[in-house]
Amino acid sequence: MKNIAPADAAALETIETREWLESLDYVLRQGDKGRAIRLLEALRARARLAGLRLPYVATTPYINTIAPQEQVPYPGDRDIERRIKSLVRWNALAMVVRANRESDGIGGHISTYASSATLYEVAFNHFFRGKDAGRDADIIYFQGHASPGIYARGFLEGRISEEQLRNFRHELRPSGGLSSYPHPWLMPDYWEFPTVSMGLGPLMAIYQARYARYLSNRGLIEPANQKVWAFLGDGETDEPEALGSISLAAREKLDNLIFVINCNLQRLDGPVRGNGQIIQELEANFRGAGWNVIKVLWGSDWDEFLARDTDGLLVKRMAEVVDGEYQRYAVEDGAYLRKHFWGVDPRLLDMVRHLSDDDLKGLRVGGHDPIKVYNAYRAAVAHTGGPTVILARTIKGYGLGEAGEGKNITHQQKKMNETDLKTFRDRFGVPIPDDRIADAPFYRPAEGSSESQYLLERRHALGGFVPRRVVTAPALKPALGDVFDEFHKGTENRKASTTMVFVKMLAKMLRNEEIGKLVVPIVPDEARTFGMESLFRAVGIYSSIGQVYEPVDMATLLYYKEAKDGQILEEGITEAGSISSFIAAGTAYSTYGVNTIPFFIFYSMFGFQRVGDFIWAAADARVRGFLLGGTAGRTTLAGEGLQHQDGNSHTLALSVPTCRAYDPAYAYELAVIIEDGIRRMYGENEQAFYYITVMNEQYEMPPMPEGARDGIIKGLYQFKPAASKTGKRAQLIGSGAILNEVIKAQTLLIKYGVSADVWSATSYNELYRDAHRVERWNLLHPTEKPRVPYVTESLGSAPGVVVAASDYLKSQPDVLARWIGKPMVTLGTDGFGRSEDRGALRNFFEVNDRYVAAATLATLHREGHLGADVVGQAFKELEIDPEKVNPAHA
Ligand SMILES: Cc1ncc(C[n+]2csc(CCOP(=O)(O)OP(=O)(O)O)c2C)c(N)n1
Ligand SMILES: [Mg+2]
Repeated sequence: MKNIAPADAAALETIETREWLESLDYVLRQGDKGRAIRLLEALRARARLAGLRLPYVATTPYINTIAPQEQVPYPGDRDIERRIKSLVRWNALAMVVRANRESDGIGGHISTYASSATLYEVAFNHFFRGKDAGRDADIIYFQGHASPGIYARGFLEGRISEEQLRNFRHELRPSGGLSSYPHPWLMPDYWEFPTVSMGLGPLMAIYQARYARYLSNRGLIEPANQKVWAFLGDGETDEPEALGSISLAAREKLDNLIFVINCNLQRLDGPVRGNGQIIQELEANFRGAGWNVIKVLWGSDWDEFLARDTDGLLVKRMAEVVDGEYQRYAVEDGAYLRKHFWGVDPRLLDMVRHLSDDDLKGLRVGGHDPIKVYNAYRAAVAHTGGPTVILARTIKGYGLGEAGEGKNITHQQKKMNETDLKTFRDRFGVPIPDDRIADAPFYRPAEGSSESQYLLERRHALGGFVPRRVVTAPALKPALGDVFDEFHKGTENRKASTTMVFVKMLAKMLRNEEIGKLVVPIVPDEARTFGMESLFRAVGIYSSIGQVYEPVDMATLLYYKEAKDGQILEEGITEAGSISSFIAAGTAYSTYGVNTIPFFIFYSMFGFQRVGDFIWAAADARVRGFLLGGTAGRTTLAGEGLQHQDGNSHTLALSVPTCRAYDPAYAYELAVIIEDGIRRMYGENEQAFYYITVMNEQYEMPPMPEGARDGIIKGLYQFKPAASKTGKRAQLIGSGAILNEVIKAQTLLIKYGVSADVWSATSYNELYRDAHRVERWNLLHPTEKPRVPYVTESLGSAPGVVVAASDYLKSQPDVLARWIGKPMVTLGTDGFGRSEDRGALRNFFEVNDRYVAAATLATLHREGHLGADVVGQAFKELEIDPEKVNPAHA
């Protein structure tokens, strides 16, 4: 083409392009898609051989994945469904508008559901299966900000009352209200999965889909056609958690998983990718990860243009417009579209010459077209071999018109005036008369009306209402004595760590007839760290395809055994993924009706600190199970240093209302706590989960003192009373590995004439909660005999000063000071950790036996029980440097 003038070259290229496309069309008309694919592959190979470097494309053209000729007709009554959808739209909008009129600033979201109404309604009418479908019942993660629409549908279905709608975001009203977002904690018969901390929903959904496979591969549930649906926002995909594990879903071939991403191209402040295309970016990510990607970009109105687009001009135009511009099209009128979208090429303009500006404005995008959405869902549900993501293009605030359709302020729109309401009503044909519109009244079609009958019939056919949370798992009545009894005896001269003890308990639980199968050990690539490798062989590591290789350590006793019915969830290095498995396992009693008992063991610093928001969501989801913070304690974990040494997690755990946190020192304490936990959570249906720190420091485990059980659970018991009750008196409290330092201090103090009792504090958090519970009762019942907190009952009348030491923040024991009623000093590990050995660390953080003794003597002196000379002498002997650097700030 070298000698051809540029204009001719362009013309020739056009002809050539057309010829090639016609050839392809010809092959396609023969109806053989395989042939077309082979042809294109052959072309690509030839081009590659000729040295052509085709640019890498992870994306497909900016058009619908499902071609019109592949579609099936809509199975429902479009007319009735549109009317129903309009009413849902209206009520969703009205509940937010009214809530904000009543209480300015109460919030709520109109525009998210406005954009996703079709995505939900098609699913409600044709796909979502309810609990009556048994094992086929779907698991649905609703986009949190769309909840007004979900409630509004519940209202039409008759399962949510008008009063409840009025009480949206007023949960504390006497007649009860509706929570802002999906919170199973607040609406336990309705919501199943919390989603509104963005990014957590998609990750939890992936692990949920994987957990369903795990349960069925292990024979705990029947295989089924159940799907896990996760609805999320396009802006939400910027959260690392949202896309962080998509490759796992493909690797595990989770064809029971469907993501629906509502691509309204906007987030809260503005466009998600104003200068790019979020849909193409997501397509590349998901395709690259191995997902089946279905793009739903254009409504049916566009089919005819694409059919006439023989030169590929329209497809090219669609692909070059950036999201910021597409957003603009949603706001501007038809003339603007004609000029700016179609007007770039006369041939494009020609295509729409017969249409008015209003017609142009009326061309819908794919996510608002039920037929496109239906066909996408249908394909997703039928897809096998991997997960599917539907990228549905929608318009944020669809139908709000001037009040905020497609505008940057749309997300914040919560109020509408009479004119706005009228416009919305007219657009969707909602039967509310002019004289009532200003009040934004709710509207429910009469019982027996065609709309009401239709939607009830559809839900009936699909297994009942969704969402609905039910608990079908029967309470366990485990008799676990034989599992735990041996740990009450102590180790008799043998040293062990609480981590080793835990692993031994876990192994015994796994062998237990009643609960063995239900135990789910979860590790994020730390099994060897915690000495759990013996379990690999014993119960196997779960792998959906078994083990297709011979492991390198096959010849050894503890080889790395992967199996299809393996019990351990070895998650690899992902605490976020592991906690998602924990949540799936810990809520299986409601999701699947199976009481699985998860034990998720992790490096304690990478628990609450790293995935704290997931733990919060776990509590909201009413999770049960055990979190084990392994190799915990700022000074007990030697060597690892600043990032690993945890002195924080118990304080963080205190903030989670249903989390019971324990810092046990001895085997019997651990045994009592776990046995009691299983009984309470699974036998008595208490809504709680446990966080237990375990250590790797080895020492002899003593036998359980008589009568200690109750105190272990409540958080405090006397472990070792002073040998003599004479002389100066003190109460020393220790917990976790630091208890041993405290016991040594008890001996050190004898020399200075101090008789100290030693207490083990297994849970400062539980003591704190008990004290506040009692204090509150006293406050509310001023004329009745005051009750006494457990900690006061235990220590209030014990003689002498109190010194409490733990491997965690000083704030742990500090919070109890005012209930103890006597001078108290606390020692703890505030500050950054160091790479060192235990001895040096405990000296640095001032939590060893010498500091416990020094703190006791100093307090006795301040209280006037001990002379300055004795303290001075003791400080010398104990080698206490008063000018030592403060570890809290060093
Ligand atoms: C972790 C987290 N960060 C921030 C927010 C606040 N927030 C709520 S909605 C929203 C924008 C959502 O945009 P998108 O995901 O695109 O959803 P859309 O409403 O557009 O469907 C933000 C930032 C949140 N809920 N969670
Ligand atoms: Mg968005």
